[in-house]
Amino acid sequence: LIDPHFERGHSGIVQLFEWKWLDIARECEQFLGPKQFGGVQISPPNENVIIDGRPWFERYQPISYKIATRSGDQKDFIEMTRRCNAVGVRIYADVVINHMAADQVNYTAIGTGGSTAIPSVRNYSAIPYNVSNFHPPCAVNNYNDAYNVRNCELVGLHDLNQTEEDTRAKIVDYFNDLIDLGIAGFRIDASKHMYPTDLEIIFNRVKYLNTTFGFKPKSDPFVYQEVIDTGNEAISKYEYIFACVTEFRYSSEIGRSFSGGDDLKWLVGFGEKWSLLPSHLAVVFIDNHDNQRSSGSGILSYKMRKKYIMAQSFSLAHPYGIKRIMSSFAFDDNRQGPPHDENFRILSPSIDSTGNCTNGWVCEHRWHPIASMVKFMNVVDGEQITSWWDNGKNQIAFSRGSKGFIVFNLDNEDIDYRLISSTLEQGMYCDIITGEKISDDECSGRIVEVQSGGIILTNMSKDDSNGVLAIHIEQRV
Ligand code: QV4
Ligand code: CA
Repeated sequence: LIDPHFERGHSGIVQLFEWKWLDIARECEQFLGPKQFGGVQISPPNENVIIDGRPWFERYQPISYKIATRSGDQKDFIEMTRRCNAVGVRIYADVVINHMAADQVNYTAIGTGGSTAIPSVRNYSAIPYNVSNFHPPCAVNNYNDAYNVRNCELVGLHDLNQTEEDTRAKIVDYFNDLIDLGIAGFRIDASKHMYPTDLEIIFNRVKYLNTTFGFKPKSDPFVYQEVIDTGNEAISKYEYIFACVTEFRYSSEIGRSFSGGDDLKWLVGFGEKWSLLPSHLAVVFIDNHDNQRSSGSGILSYKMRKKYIMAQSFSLAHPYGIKRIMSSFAFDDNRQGPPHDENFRILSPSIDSTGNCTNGWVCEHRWHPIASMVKFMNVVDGEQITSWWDNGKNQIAFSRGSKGFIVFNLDNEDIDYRLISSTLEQGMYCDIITGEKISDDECSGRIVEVQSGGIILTNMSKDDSNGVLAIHIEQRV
């Protein structure tokens, strides 16, 4: 349950929030495969309720487990898994099994696949679920009470009872369907709101991955559970470590550090010692689709470009955790759904001549520094942090063995032609943040020299547009 099944040389998960299946297939072939991304977290693939104005969050209100959403149907879905797996990119499905759709404005709720349901009487006939599959109504309103969090309704979403055998069986069927369709794993939505014992029983009943999509025989799906544990509630992330868990503390600590809440020099000991989960069990991220919408929380997002690039680069350069990279659509208000036409069909992203997305899609994963740092992560895989340097404040640098080196400047002063030690071999390297190698001895960005004995002469202005410089052994000039 804890193996993401990354293809050799690939790693990292990109959350292609609200993308259509066929656009993901194309992105795997044109970008994610060649750039050695490990996999994609897709939006919930099952039929959801249609809400007026089509807010993004309607996808967290299931009507049935049919593969029928604004992202596409089952035929498109298999095309995505087939084409992505073929280029070494895995697909992880976001699955919503804690609850079904809440009561809507109309008595009868209509789904994206044409099914109907009557939420107020717990009639979801397309599955079918009836009142016996649900907990009796009460509201989640006390995070100091585990029973309340798990047995009551999260914002009015009718709460399934996973201790009930029939409910378990239907969830297992849904998971098995997705496995037949070629996925490599699951993000389990709202896991904190379900009992770990029930989840473990469900995961143990799910079949192995489908070998026709290239998975090794007897591979369990990768499972990562959404558990928000800020450290002061009744439910702990450690209750869920029979599979992987989203590490929200990582997101808030990195957000705090790179937005100036604490000197970067403290990051020298970053990792499990910061009350984070064991590295191999933690899915880590700078932001996700929820916390990028909570302003004032200290979470960094695409809206703070330079700090975001610095934080995301730190994450990809640092050995702790299984990395997830957010890829957003631009939004001004929190309800706003993805870019769409006049009939509310989702628009495909277009790509401009610089390789970046346009027409409302942000595509952080295509930003040159971020895509380059995915490569860095893969090149330095297996190496520890060596030769940490800092200026006692917000200028830091470290190497990853003999494979890579990175330096950050978040201070209000330049790094002024400073000698920084490194464990890289002597030679000339192309900075992957400002450019890339364009021939054997040419780099489109700045060139950095590692002198004998691993000394790097570095300068970086406080006004540098990225605030980070990175080099690795596969980009020598
Ligand atoms: C409204 C009222 C309620 C009332 C209810 C009555 O606010 O007080 O009880 O009507 O019917 C939407 C609306 C919400 C509305 C609800 C039901 O925003 O106002 O309730 O629908 O109609 C996403 C959004 C939610 C959204 C939900 C379903 O964030 O706003 O609710 O989808 O559409 C906790 C959890 C954690 C969770 C996080 C957001 O521990 O698990 O909150 N994160 C995941 C997902 C998240 C998703 C859900 C869980 C639910 O990442 O995106 O919520 O599946 O921290
Ligand atoms: Ca529940």
